[in-house]
Amino acid sequence: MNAIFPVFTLLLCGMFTLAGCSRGTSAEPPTPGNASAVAGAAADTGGSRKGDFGPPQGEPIKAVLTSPPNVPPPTGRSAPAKVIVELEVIEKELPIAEGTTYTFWTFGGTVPGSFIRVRQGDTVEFHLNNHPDSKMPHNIDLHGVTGPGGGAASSFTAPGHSSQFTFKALNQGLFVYHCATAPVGMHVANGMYGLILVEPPQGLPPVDKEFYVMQGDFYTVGKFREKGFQAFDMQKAIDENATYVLFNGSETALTGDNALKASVGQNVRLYVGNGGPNLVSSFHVIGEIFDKVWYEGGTRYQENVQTTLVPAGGAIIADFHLEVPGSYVLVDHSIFRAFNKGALGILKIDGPENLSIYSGKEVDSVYLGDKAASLASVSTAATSNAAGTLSLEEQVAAGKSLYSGTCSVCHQDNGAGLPGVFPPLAKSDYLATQPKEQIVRVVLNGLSGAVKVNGQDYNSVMPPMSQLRDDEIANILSFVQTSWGNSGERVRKEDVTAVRAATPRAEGAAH
Ligand code: HEC
Ligand SMILES: [Cu+2]
Repeated sequence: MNAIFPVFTLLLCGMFTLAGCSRGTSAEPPTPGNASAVAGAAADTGGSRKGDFGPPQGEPIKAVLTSPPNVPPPTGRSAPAKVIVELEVIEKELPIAEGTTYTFWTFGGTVPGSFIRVRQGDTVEFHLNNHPDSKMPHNIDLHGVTGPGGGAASSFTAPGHSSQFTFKALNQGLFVYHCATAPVGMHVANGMYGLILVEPPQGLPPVDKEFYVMQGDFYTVGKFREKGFQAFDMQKAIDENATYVLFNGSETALTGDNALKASVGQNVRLYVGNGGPNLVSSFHVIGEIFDKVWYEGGTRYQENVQTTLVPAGGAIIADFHLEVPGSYVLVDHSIFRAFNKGALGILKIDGPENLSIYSGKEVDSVYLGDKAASLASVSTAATSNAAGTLSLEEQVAAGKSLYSGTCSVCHQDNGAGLPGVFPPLAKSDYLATQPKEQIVRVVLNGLSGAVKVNGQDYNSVMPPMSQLRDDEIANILSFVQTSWGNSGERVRKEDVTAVRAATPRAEGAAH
């Protein structure tokens, strides 16, 4: 019996639907004596054919729309209604990173666009208004619509105009909506996407906190974190060479004061979408395990999940219970995106420690990098640098923030290093005696081989840090040279530029 059981299950799964087989729900694992669980038919929602609950009842309801990271309250209804959605397209310049702006095209003034929440069977009267100041026509394709173009064909809207169409939300689930005006990729890349939740008739299980998070990839002419206004780069977008990968349209949307907040003991739900236009997301929360994930935004959930895939133009719902206070980091686990392109957000949990579950003390900088410090000083320094008024104090303040995210993992926050492993920068005789050019070279190209610092021998490898911009290196070194008892020289951006130009590019180094 045991030998033929897997074959038996496989056959049934192939014969019927995939539901309840390969990616089970809370249903019992299939056993030969449990035929209904094997077929999974009992849990079948019936899809669109069973999603029409008849004509709308009662007075029409105006949908509550929310800006990210907020989610509208549950509809709380037990009958289908007519729901009116008013969504306005606004093209506007917003910060994409500290000190960097970009012209986003938005649904409702934010990236992602306003969150829409309805109930399965509702009749949705959709009004799309394109602000008179817009330069472009726009439309909307909602993945929760049954009908050609998902509404796009009926919603082409010129600047200063409005359009209207109506649909019945036949399928439950969490759906992406986006603009589908040509060039579609460009409209999506500029932030034209959001989420619409079609609640199942019985609603979703209640939780304490709900948040709205949506990933997107962005393509700018300038490099990552290059200051000032940045324009869209079509070729980078076609090449899928993202400059930024972000949650909620900005590097700082979910960090610092904007971190998501909850408390120990609470159940948290994340509605996570991915607008793309190009990249799929390996969504992960560092230090948490999702108790439930409604994968692909559909009806069934998987349990006890570490990382879940969010396709471009797709979404998931993740629930988890909070046991231990601290900072939890939301990332795309395609990890260079998190640490070098901005795909990082913070969920700050307050409440009492729970030492039986986790004993450790919180060390923010391990995963937060330069997000542990405020980057405001970095952007102030960049502004002054552009204006030609950069003072040593501004350089030192900016350098301190950058140091904590870049150098402190090895040389430590206090510059003391680790005996025998990482040489000290505090009171370093190497720093005191080597010419300025050599110090810059160490940061740009790294350092390896035997070196003596304060009488101690080191023979290790420091990786090149050439991904840092010239002004950033100047600020870090100005901070290092004037801190912890060092009395070295201030380093200016021009010093770094000169060394970089004179140095053959180190192998594997960024440029
Ligand atoms: C991954 C670890 C690591 C990081 C990150 C790192 N260093 Fe180093 N650094 C080293 C090691 C190891 C050496 C010694 C290399 C050797 O043995 O040849 C070193 C040597 C140095 C030296 C020369 C020796 C001394 O102590 O004065 C300087 C200056 C220096 N690092 C500055 C920096 C600065 C500034 C940053 C940040 C931009 C940085 N390092 C980031 C590991 C690191
Ligand atoms: Cu558009």
